[in-house]
Amino acid sequence: MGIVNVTPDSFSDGGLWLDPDKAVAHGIELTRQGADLVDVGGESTRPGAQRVTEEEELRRVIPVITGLTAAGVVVSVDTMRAAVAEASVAAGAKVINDVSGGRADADMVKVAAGTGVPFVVMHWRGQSTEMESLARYEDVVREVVAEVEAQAEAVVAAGVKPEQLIVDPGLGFAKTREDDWALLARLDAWNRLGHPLLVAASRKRFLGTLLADERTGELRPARERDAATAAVSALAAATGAWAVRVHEVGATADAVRVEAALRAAREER
Ligand code: PMM
Repeated sequence: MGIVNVTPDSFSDGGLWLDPDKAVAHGIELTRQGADLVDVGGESTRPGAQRVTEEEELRRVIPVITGLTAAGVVVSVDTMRAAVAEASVAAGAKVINDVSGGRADADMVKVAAGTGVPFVVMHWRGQSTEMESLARYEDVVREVVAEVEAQAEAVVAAGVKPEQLIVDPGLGFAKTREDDWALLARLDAWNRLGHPLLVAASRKRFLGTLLADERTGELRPARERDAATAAVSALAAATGAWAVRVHEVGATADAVRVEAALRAAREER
């Protein structure tokens, strides 16, 4: 899954794809590099980010979804708003990626049920303005899986079909760096839920910290975290991820192919 953030303030590509034509061209380029799906978002969810209005979010994403769909690209929409999800599916989006898993907007689950498209339930404890204070866990893996499981059950009780659901640990959302590593170390813990697993580590802060300058302690800049992202992608694929959501697709597509070849060779023995 390649990422096109149509925002001025996303942490690693903010401002690059605000122009719809540039955003569409970038999404097409990501599929050329190997993306099967392009995730279009119009609202930054970086820690501390303020929300944009619904009108502004629609203005940003709809032309891009329309353009990518016309070019034959399979699009997912990254939104917490029911009205944006509904308009996006009408414009051609084939997946609803809601980082709140239906919790931010009470109407979202109805839209997911009504459209019938795959629906991402990510682990989420609150909006970006407050999420850093919500990173409190006794056993992060057990609690995050259990909270997503409970939300998945609530969503299904409200009419979404179980086969529509995709689950996601929500790396960096109400998580410390240690929490992110603990979750990545135990991706197998999601198997028992029986839903496809999406992992979105791309360029996130825990990688910036890992790769920090040893002398100054300065974090590795977001756009220089792609090799580490590709490594995480291959390792996530090896432990059962269905998809990885990344900004720079080329390196990750290669890394995932290496993992698939290794797995095939292992299975032949
Ligand atoms: N992370 C971001 C945005 N959307 N969607 C899903 N499903 N999972 C994530 O972890 C996730 C997401 C934040 O990253 P970005 O600002 O680089 O898009």
